[in-house]
Amino acid sequence: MKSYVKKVVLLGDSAVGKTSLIRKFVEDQFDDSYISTVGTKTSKKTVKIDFRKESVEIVLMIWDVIGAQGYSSTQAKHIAGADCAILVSDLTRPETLKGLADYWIPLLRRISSGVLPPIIFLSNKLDIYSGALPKKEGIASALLSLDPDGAVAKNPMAISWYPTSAKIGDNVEKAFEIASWMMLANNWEKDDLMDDMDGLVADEIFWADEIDTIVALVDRLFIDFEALVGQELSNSLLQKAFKDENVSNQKPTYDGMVKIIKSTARMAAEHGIDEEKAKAYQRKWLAWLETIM
Ligand SMILES: Nc1nc2c(ncn2[C@@H]2O[C@H](COP(=O)(O)OP(=O)(O)OP(=O)(O)O)[C@@H](O)[C@H]2O)c(=O)[nH]1
Ligand SMILES: [Mg+2]
Repeated sequence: MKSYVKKVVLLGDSAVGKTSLIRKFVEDQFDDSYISTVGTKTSKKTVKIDFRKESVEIVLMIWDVIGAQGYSSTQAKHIAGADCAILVSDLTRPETLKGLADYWIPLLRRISSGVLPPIIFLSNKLDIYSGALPKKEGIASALLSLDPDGAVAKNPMAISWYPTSAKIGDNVEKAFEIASWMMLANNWEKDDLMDDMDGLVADEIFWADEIDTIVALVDRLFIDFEALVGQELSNSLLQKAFKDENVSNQKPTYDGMVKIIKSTARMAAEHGIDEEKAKAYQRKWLAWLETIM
């Protein structure tokens, strides 16, 4: 059987349901409580689909990218190399659709070197919404109007839309199945050169953006801490630190960040990371924090 490994990123504003959709798909579980994702979490699930009369296996590497706007270095770094983007909005909050047009699609364009991967729009929280559903055409044209040359998806099949409920499960498997199918049907195989290019552009965003807000500082901290301890560990440690200190990634406070920064060297040391190196980073972050205040 043919087997492929593909990277899918979920993008969209805070609390639209990215983590819940992934959880429903990968573990068939749903939780009503909300714990905002700090950093980016990756999950893996293998699907089998029939493609051109052949059974094909696709290993989906699913990236749950931090949703709060402003963390563009972290987001760009984690979007780089995506084979498909699932853009999620919340049916009960129309401003989240605007978030896709104003923030997420431009960021995706910036990082994808002009050629966007196949895109799936999901309008989530169908179970608590009773209004009229948006039309795929309306949503897609909001995207296409940003892209009059049609550089997005030359093939209309590269854009798809579903209303979903991560709670009940409507269209959740379908969305990932379509994602798998679109990646094959569009023969979307980014070569290594394009992946490297994405990576370079992501670095450029990292260096170009000014550190003039706490969010911008935390964005840098995410990237630095990831370089220090690795992505998976960075994600779980920072997720815990934000929870323990009761800091929101949408509005990180000065006091909260001082506490989190002060605990980073200890956290790193507990996991066998060079404490001196961690302390050097710590000093740098604290110095930045002072310049912002
Ligand atoms: N009723 C209902 N609630 C949902 C659905 N999807 C998510 N939620 C709830 O909405 C809240 C936010 O969901 P998350 O999955 O954490 O959202 P997110 O997009 O990952 O948010 P960030 O990590 O902050 O970017 C949680 O309380 C979920 O239980 C859904 O389809 N229906
Ligand atoms: Mg999340």
